[in-house]
Amino acid sequence: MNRSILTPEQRAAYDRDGYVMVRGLFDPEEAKLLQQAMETDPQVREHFYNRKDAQGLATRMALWNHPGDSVYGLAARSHRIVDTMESLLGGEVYHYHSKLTAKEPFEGGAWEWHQDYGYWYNNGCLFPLMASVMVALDKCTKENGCLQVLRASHLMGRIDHGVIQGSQVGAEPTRVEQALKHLETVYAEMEPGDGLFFHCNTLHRSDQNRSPNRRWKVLFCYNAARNSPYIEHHHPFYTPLEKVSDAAIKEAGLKFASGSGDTFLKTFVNPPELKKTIEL
Ligand SMILES: O=C(O)CCC(=O)C(=O)O
Repeated sequence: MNRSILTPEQRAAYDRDGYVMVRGLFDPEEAKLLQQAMETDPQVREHFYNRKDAQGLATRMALWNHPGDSVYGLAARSHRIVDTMESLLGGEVYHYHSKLTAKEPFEGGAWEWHQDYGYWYNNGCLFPLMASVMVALDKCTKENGCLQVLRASHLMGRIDHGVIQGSQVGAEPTRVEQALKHLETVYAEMEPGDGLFFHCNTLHRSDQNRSPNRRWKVLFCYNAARNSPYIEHHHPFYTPLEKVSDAAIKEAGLKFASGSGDTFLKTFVNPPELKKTIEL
């Protein structure tokens, strides 16, 4: 049975555009809990690391592989998200990882155009049967570096990725330049609690945050159970996901990660394939 929260129109939009915005995916109380957990959970704070852009401005990040019983672990396991992912990916899914991408006022870093599958392909995931949902914790606008998506770019298939001009990993610039001539760039402006579901081949980027307003988001990423990677790497093989009711988030309240719960990575290391520089 299809338990996706997407209406047929939203589903058609996802298939056509490679993304769909769900306003109020989490209500204000839930969004506040997620925001407070990211701000105050000692596990999150202990695992912060910086991802720098070409100018040296950073996105502060924390990344965890397995969702536990923290409020954000429960959100990643909630029916509303997992059932929707199962519908989008055509079968059972598992949690591939989650992350916080936090851009502070005035000094938040940019992201180059990339596809998530540009990375995940190198992790031994054979098929692009992967997707993410980005949840806004703050108001995200053009000014504070909201996500930009290239509409329908998922239909291009996977593009080669490598280091661009000595900085971040990104999609091959010549191909991106051509794609930008054909496809529309959409600024995904979001209110706290809004969720953007997007395909792993959708090209996306974001600008620096030079504004006085913070821009924090959390991303929950999923892989199809039938697409378990063939290479051991820093994200998990297929691990059964225990879904929880949508009510579990509020019932948990401001619950933090426990010892055997959400498992954090210390830092993020790109595989050798992604360390190659793409000459312009
Ligand atoms: O937070 C952002 O602006 C971009 C994050 C992103 O694209 C990613 O984590 O793959």
